[in-house]
Order: sequence, then structure tokens, then C-alpha cells
Amino acid sequence: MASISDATQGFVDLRRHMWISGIEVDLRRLIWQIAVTAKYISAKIHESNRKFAGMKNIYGEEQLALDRASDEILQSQLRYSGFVNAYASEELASIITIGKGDGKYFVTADPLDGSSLVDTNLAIGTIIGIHRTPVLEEGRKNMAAALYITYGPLITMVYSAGKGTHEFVLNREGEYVLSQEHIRLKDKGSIYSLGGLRKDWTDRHLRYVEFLEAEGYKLRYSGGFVPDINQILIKKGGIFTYPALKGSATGKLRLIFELQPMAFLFEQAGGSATDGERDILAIKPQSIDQRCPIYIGSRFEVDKAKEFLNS
Ligand code: FDP
Repeated sequence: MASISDATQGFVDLRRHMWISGIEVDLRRLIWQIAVTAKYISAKIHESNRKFAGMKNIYGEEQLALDRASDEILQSQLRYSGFVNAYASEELASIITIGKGDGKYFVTADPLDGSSLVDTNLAIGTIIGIHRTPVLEEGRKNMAAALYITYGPLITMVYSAGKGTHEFVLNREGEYVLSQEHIRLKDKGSIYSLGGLRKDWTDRHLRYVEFLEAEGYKLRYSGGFVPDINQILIKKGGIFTYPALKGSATGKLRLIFELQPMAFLFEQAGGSATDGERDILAIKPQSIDQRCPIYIGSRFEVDKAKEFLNS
């Protein structure tokens, strides 16, 4: 795989990477704008954390305020980007048209995923999908790019515009610097990240987990989708699942806001994602708040999940 960092022998920032990769101009401007917006969201997280330190009794309200504030920041930045036609967010009840609705891209956002973890100082994230057609279309045909930001000890940004999956770190000067180009998952990993309560798992899912345990997989679950997924991507293998549960056949996580963007990034990194039967990117969403079971990671674990769930 051609490596831009090798060719340039050093510092490559996000804009340069997208330019050299030959990503269409409007798309790279939009991705850049979103990456910049993440800095404002990060500032908001810091601000609220300071303000509410030690006031745990009202934390729930603040968490909601932070989700909403992140959404407002994103919305206002995208409104003036000139490239966005419509915006769908986990924080909004319906899709909103941006400007005259003549922008090129349709954006989905989970502005602040895992915000219930802010008080514990665990990592949280922003997840973005960029579509070429209205978002209720089949993901694989329709998605132009996906990215997520992790707000942890470092702020990192992972993006793909269909030319591999790449990671950048925000440095002290406020630049996104390339840290890993063309991330490739191994065929088989050694960590697993399991959502849902064991007592609510289906028998087939339980047997799958027992298989992983017998194989010696290590448990890694923080309760934040972005850091949990990020760990599997950066460690180059393993499996994240939030399965169908006995009381909830569709599981917990949302198809267009959380799952399709991550599936896009994982496929571009040589991994895969399924709901147990269908590829996540082959599903045509029926509504913006549709939930869906997920098995996402390296190929071996995802194929094994399909085997167990359909046996
Ligand atoms: P949260 O409810 O804290 O916002 O989608 C939301 C999410 O977190 C994901 O980030 C995370 O993977 C999942 O829910 C955690 O669910 P459980 O609390 O059931 O483990």
C-alpha cells in the first residue's frame, strides 16, 4: 500500500493527507470542518467538567446539556460549510435541511457518544457519517466517508473517505498529525468487548461468547462505544458486540448514527460488521432512530459470530 508518510518523510497533517490521497475537494473541506469542530466540542467538555466538578447530584442534567451543546456546535458549523444538504443527529427528532438544501452531502452525527462517562473521566467521542444521498438509503452504496473523534488523554481522529482508514492525533499547536496510515486489522484478534447484560443474552450469543472465552480472549469494555471500538481498531483486531437481547431484538445501538459509520471505517481497514445475518452496510435503514444488533471487528470473529448465531 502506498504510504504518504513514507513519501513525504515526516509530518503530514490531515489536510495534506486528504489532498495527497486525492479525495474530492468538497469532501475534504467538509471533513476538515468537522475535525475543527471537534476542537470546539472538546473545549465545551472541558468547560462543563470544571463547572460541575463535585456536583454529582445534578450530573444527569449536565450530561444532557453537554449532548445538546455538542449538537448545537456541530449544527452551527455545518450550517455555514456550504457542503451540507441535510443533517441528522441522535439529539434531534427529525432530519433538518441545511440552508436551501442544495448542499452536496448528507451528514449523520452522534455529537457526543458515551457522555454518561464524562464524570468518570473515561474517553468519549463524536461519530460522523457523510452520505451522498439521503441517509435512509443502503449504507454501502451511499456513504462517502465516516469519521470519529476520541476525546481521551489525547484527542484522536480516525477517518476514511473510501481510501483506507487513517488515524490522526491533535497536537499542541492544534494540528491533526498523521499517526497511522492505512490501518489494517489482523484476521483474528485477542480482545472482546461485550455489551448487554449476560442474563439478557440469547442462547446462541452466549455460546458465541463462551467460544471466545475458551479461546482466551481478554475482556475490554469501558461502556463508551467510541473508545471500545477504537481499541479494537488500534490494537488491530478483536470483536465488539452489542447483541440482540431477550427483551430487545434490535439491541441498543443506532444504525445510522453509530453503526454504519463504524462499519465503513472497519471495512476500509479490512474488518467487517454484521447484525448476525446482514452486513451492517447492506442494511437500508427504515427510520433515523433504528437500532440494530452489532458484531464488528476482525474477520475471524465476525464470521464466527455469524456461524454461532445461525447454527
Ligand atoms: P451511553 O448510553 O453511555 O451513551 O450508545 C450509547 C452507549 O453509551 C454507547 O456509547 C455504549 O457502547 C453503550 O451505550 C453502553 O451501553 P451499556 O450501558 O448497556 O453497556
